[in-house]
Order: sequence, then C-alpha cells, then structure tokens
Amino acid sequence: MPETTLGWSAFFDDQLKPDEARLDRMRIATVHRARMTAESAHGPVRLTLPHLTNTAEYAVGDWVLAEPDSHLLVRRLDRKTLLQRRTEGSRVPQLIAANVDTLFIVSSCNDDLNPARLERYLALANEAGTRPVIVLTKADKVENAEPFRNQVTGLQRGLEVVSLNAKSPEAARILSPWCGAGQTVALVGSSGVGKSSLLNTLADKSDKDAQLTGTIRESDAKGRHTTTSRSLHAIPHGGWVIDTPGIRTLHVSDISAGLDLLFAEVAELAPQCRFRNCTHAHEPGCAVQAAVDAGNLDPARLERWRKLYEENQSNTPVQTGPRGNKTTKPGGKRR
Ligand SMILES: Nc1nc2c(ncn2[C@@H]2O[C@H](COP(=O)(O)OP(=O)(O)OP(=O)(O)O)[C@@H](O)[C@H]2O)c(=O)[nH]1
Ligand SMILES: [Mg+2]
Ligand SMILES: [Zn+2]
Repeated sequence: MPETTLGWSAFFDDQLKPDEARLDRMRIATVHRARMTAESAHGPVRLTLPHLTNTAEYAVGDWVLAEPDSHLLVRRLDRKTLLQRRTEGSRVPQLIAANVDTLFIVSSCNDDLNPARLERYLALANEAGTRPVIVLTKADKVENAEPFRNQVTGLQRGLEVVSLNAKSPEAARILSPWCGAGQTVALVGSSGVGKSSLLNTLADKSDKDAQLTGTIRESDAKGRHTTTSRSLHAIPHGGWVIDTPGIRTLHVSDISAGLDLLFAEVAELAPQCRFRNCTHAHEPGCAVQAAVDAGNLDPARLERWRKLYEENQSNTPVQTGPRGNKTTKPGGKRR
C-alpha cells in the first residue's frame, strides 16, 4: 500500500530529520489507556509504548514514527488539524481526531434534527481547520428529505449538505468527493444517527469486521451509545474514515475563530458597531441590531450566536494569542 493512501503528504515529509528516514511511518488507529494500535503500509500494528507514555496525548489519525521491527513508538509528528473538546470536570481537552480533512457532521431526517446542535459541531470543525459537511441519514425513512436539508443549508455560508441512507452502498458514492486517496474524514454526531452504519458502508466492512450498530429508542429517536471508542478504518480505493462515539452535549470552548466563520454575517457587521465590545443586545449604534430591525438578519440566529459566544467566553481559559477571547478591554470605545 503506497503511503500516500495513508494520508502521508509533504506536510509530514518536511518534518522528518535525516536519521528518521529508516523509521516506519504509521497512523494511530485506536487509543486505549495502556495500548495503541496503528495502520502502517504493511497493515495493522500494535505499538510498543515507551515507559510512562501518556496515551491521552495521542489522537486517532495521528502520524507517528516507530522502530521497524519492535514497533517501539519514537515520536508523533505535528498535526495538520486537531479536533478537540473540553469535557466537564477535565482540565485538559479530550482529543477527538487528528489530521482530518473533512468532518462529516451526521444527523438524521427525523425529529431529533436540531440546527442549534449542528452549529456547535460546525464551530468545532471551523476552529480545527477541517471542512464541514452535513450528512443527513435515514433519508430512506422519509418521503422527502428536502425539508430537512432546508433546515440546515443556511447554517453557514457555502455549507455542503447531503442526505442519504447510511446502510445503502449508494452512500459511499454520494460521499466519494471527500473520500479520495490520501483524504481523511471523521464522523461525529449524536448517538443513533448512523455514524457506524455509515462507516461500515464507506469501509465496505464484512459482517465479521463491522463496527457494532445499535437500535434507537422508539419514543424519542435517541441512540444508546453503541460505539465507545474512536477508530480509524481504510476506505477501499480511497482514504481513511474515523468513527467516534456519540456525544451527548457538545460544550464549546476555544472556538472564537470558528464562531466568526459560522456566524460570518454577525462577525462582518460587528466592526460597524459603535462599541468595540458590543454584545449586539441593547447598545446604541449597534449595526447587528440594525440589521435585525431591517429584516436582514434572523433574530433567532443572533440569539444562538449569543448563547454560543457566551458559553465560549466562560469555558475558555484566558488566552494571549491573536485568537484569544481576552484580548479586548471591557468598556473600550472605538473612536
Ligand atoms: N433506515 C435507516 N436506518 C439507519 C440509517 N442509519 C442508521 N440507521 C439505523 O440507526 C441505528 C443506529 O445506527 P448506528 O450506526 O449504530 O448509530 P451511531 O451514530 O453509530 O450511534 P452511536 O455509536 O451510539 O453513537 C441502527 O439501528 C441503524 O441500523 C439510515 O440511513 N437508514
Ligand atoms: Mg456508532
Ligand atoms: Zn453590536
């Protein structure tokens, strides 16, 4: 298997020191507390971990270098992209997946579809520098998927939305534009939306190798958290796909750049507000409120922006970088 199909590129090649050319390059496929597996040009490998390795610092999709025979882990290469989130009660972010090109944000054509929830995933994808695509599953269960697509196409400028039956081979054809050789995609979304079903279709799994899938509750279409860990799988004649466990609530933090991209219409108006730290709520001379009053901006969307903005502010520790939240002084007047 040529390494380009593993997703290797000049970005990683440039990181190799001359004496590292002899090492094997592989991608992390599963991460457990005391053990990690990888995919190499020669197939799956169980890595030998140096003493005191903290596996929580590794993400599925990471590129690592290992000794050829012993598979002793030598080092991790810098990431092109990293999807991560803070979970309640934990100070270090949880790593969802690394080196992902396209994030498939999965939801179903049923009552569980929730634009506000999808916006959280969009902000996460934007912040990580991955391309988001909304994938609406269970299109086979409705007469017309159009009304469901219409609920989400406007969530972000240029957003790509597809609807499909995750269990039909047709799904692999629909998603093929993002799944070519060298490309890595990841599946995220609530439990029961069909992430593992889609993975089995994309990776063309036999019954024996298939990811487990679970039924959903009749009453509210919620899933039962069948998948419990993240894993990387090959797409025949294509790239790589990462399955993840369903997330109950995606809390946001560290996503101010991601929010600006998601709510571009708000971000673009903000510089015209009189106050630099305008909250677009009650301030005089607010360009965003003016846009709402003129009927050019959906007030519900502004409300959702505010909720995410405030949540991000309160969950993000003080940062000093240009993308930090605490770089504007409160009460500052622009002119
Ligand atoms: N008819 C139909 N059923 C689907 C589709 N996608 C998923 N399902 C069914 O929905 C249920 C949940 O699918 P899973 O693939 O286990 O969902 P998941 O997102 O991996 O769920 P977790 O692992 O719990 O996060 C299963 O019974 C699937 O057969 C689809 O497009 N059409
Ligand atoms: Mg699953
Ligand atoms: Zn304003």
